[in-house]
Amino acid sequence: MPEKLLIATRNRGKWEEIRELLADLPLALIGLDEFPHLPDIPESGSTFEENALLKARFFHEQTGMLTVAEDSGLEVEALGGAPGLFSARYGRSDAERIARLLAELRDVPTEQRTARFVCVAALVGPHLERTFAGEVHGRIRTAPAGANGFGFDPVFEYPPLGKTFAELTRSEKSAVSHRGRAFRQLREFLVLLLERERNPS
Ligand code: ITT
Repeated sequence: MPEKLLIATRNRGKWEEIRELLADLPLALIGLDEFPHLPDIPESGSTFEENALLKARFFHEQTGMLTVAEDSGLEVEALGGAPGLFSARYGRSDAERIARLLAELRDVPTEQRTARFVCVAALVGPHLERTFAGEVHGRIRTAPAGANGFGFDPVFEYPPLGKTFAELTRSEKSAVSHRGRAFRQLREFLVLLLERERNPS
């Protein structure tokens, strides 16, 4: 039975959210800081799913552990889906990425500022490869608001609550976010997998 699960991300914000989403599993959650010598792999896929699988396979092969990795990003309709797969590379820091996004949307009126966050989580182990997808729809504000979360959270408004993701607590965000939706499915799958290993019939 796998007693450990490697959460293969170097993004602190993702790590905190994923750790909370998987907290009630009977598995020790291990971070990549326990493997500082491992390199990063280029995200060379052409979809979130391919990139998530590339990351999870790589770290599973390197460590032998049951591994989860995810690829995520922000798709803005008025920008033809950009920054999308390239969200992490859209600027050198969260502040730079947000400034660039707001500049590109400067002349775009409110009703055309629609966007979605997408997340694909990949679970890879011996004889196991599964992916789980989640998305959430919202709107890009004209100025940042809120201090929680990470990345584009301060400018991503979740219309049903009238707040940005950065104005929500971590658990409020996860209840509706792309990552929450993907990882709740992954968690259900893991619960069944662990039950089956405990009671093989
Ligand atoms: P790992 O590959 O190590 O997991 P990364 O930050 O490079 O970390 P991605 O390639 O998946 O991860 O890039 C995702 C980017 O999309 C992330 O850096 C943010 O800019 C943005 N993003 C994804 N989910 C987000 C969220 O919940 N809130 C705000 N921004 C998010």
